[in-house]
Amino acid sequence: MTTQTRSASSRKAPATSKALQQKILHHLHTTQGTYPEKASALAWWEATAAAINEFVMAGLTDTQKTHSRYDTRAVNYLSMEFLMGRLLSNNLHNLHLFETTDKALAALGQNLTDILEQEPDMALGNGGLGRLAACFLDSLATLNYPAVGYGIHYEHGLFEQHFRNGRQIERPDDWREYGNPWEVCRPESVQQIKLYGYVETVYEDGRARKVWHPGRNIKAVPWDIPVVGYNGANVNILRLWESRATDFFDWDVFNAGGYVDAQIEQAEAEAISKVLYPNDETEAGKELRLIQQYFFSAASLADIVRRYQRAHGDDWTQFPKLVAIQLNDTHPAVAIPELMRILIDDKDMDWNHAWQLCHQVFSYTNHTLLPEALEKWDLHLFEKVLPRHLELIYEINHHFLTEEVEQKWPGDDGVKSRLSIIEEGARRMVRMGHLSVIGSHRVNGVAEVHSELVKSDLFPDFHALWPHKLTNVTNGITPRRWLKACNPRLAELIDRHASKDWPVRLDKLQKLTDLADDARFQNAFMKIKHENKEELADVIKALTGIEVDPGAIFDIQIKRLHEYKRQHLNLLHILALYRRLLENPDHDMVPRVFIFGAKAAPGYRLAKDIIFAINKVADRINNDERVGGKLKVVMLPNYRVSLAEKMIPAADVSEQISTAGKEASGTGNMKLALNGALTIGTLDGANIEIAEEAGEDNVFIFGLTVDEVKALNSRGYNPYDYYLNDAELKAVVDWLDTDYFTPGQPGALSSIKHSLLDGGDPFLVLADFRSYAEAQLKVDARYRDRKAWARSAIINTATMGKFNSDRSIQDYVDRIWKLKPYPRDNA
Ligand code: NBX
Repeated sequence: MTTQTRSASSRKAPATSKALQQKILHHLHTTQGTYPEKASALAWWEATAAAINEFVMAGLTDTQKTHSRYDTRAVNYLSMEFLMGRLLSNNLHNLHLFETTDKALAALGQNLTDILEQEPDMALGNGGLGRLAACFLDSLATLNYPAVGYGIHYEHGLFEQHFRNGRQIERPDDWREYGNPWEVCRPESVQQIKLYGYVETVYEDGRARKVWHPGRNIKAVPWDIPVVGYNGANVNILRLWESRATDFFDWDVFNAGGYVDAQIEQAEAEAISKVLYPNDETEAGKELRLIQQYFFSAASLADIVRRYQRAHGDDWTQFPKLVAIQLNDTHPAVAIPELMRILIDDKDMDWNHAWQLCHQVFSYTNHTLLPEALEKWDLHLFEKVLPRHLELIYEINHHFLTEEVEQKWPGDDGVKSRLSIIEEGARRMVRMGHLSVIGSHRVNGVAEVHSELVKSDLFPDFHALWPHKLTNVTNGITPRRWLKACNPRLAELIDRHASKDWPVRLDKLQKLTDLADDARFQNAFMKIKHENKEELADVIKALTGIEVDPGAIFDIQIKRLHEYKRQHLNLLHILALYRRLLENPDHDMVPRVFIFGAKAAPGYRLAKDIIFAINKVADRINNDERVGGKLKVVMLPNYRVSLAEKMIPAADVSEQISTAGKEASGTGNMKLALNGALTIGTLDGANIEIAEEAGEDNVFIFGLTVDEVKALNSRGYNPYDYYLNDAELKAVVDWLDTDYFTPGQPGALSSIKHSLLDGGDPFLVLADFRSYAEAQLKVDARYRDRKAWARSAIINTATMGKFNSDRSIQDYVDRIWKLKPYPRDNA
């Protein structure tokens, strides 16, 4: 993939390949302590990164000086997750140094593609939410907006996935095992974080003051990752906090011989930033997760306040003018009472003033409607860990209920208990969503339909109370990573036929619609798709040993494994195709390769069973001569950003088949369509907006709509109605109950059948099966018409301009953050 031919971008390279060669050699010698004849590929990667870092750090310094000179308003993006992936290729593209580095390394006898493969993914996130945060950082830097990403410096990111006999097993991720060239530790900005203890009321000058006597102190150590904007734009930072014990270890205990005891405190403190939580909720880890949330929120706020006071001392009038804080889901919601605590307890501000500031700076993004994902904390746990914050939450709640709610709905206790931050019941709970809505001036969903459901179903009373607070910002993806870097051939074709500034003006892809019927352009476009499929076929062979034909349709479903995303609907359809082929070996279908990538949360039994089922079905079908090469199934292990970058450019079909109303937005749907895949999908999340942009002729929509799902559920959904009335559906569901796919292990796949029938099929898989299978027939028919397919694929690429994350960021800026761009001086 290094063959990036001449594009306008290369003219702006800030160094010649000769100069870069010298820098790489210099770092090989001085940073790596080795020499070309001996250096490992890893050492070459480190040396290349170090050479590129010279440009990155220069940009960072200029940007920081500019921000400080103009005392800029900035957004602080608080997120438990940043799924950054690899940085070298991205930084090379954004600095216009990709070609130059390719040449420099070639002259040194090295291959850039191989060297890029040395970099471990920075997998500090679970999925869409974390990757969105990473795309947003790219856009913020590119658009020259002052911004800081704040998160946790996890020692271990999302687990590595392996398959053993078809089952998922997890291994710890070790992205920093050999150090990481991009991060810079900033000891001068260490923060102290307090936990546990009790609150004392002291009376001073006739006033009651609250004093929190913490039971523990933890050190928060910041690591900065530079985020390089495209085109020599700003370099912002992602600041990730690492937890450490306040004193390295207890010397007195150590000297008295208690070696183990002395290190316990250290181990406990370090546990906070040790691992990223996979997105399931287990009882055992709850306290640690709450501490993680507070740890990074408090460290980030202390940092924000320190930066502000450095310029403004105790003059708080400028605070809401200079500070915006975005809460990426409710995970950092404890930042709201933490800011109140700082202002009231530490800075001696009165309640109303503090609340006014607080409320002006915060805004909150909701990413889910699924009830199990709406965060609530057991009140007693909260009180134990954060006693002062619980008091402040009570007070926030009291003001809210007695002032705002009482005024709107006088005497209505029902609405008060629905809106209260505290949920009453056998176990009282703190509702983090309510805290986030009350403490923010804007709340957004992430796609039109999702934001409407946030208003109508999730927070209807809040919407009635504050009709302007709830809004929509449709998600987006950075076209730099998700087209320019991952699909260089297509990028180059677009350079030639649309306009060269498409990486920052994605709407310019529209020009390609004029060429959608042009036979030469169609051929060029489909040739690139074919070459990308050949490359993916090689990856598949290398990772799984399975041989696939790049001439077949590559049908791809990549996303976390979850029942609502319905990988098992895809699987049932695969079984139906297999059955048709067994019944009639001449069954006429375009050969198809179904390709999956998905990690299941380690504690999510059914999700793991679905992975096992896909692997077992794949084994059987791929080794069955009778299908005559018409059907292959592949589940690639360890799906992650860097694997997505290889899969997405090679997709013909994009599977976006969630139950309508369940997928807040989706962003993989945007990446796949941008790279010329045709979506088969439900009217859910951003699929609706993708269909609007591409036109319904160029996507395959099927299944129940949000309203139909609601109507069916309220009528009473009975999966047997579908199972018993569709012979093919019944046959494939029953197939899962045999040992056909798991010889000698009957029942090994029965949990899926069970969930679909006796389990009530909560995500309406059976209800949507027939409509899905019919839509798949249309996919097959369209593919036979090569010109019609090429036309649709081109139109998909051409019409995805809306889904540039630059547009999402501009929406946040205009409607929520109100920032001004500051291109760096010296740029
Ligand atoms: O956020 C995802 C949604 O499911 C997608 O529809 C959406 O496109 C994306 C970006 O807005 N949500 C998501 O990825 N959630 C998590 O990863 C998550 C992590 C931790 C947790 C709960 C959810 N406790």
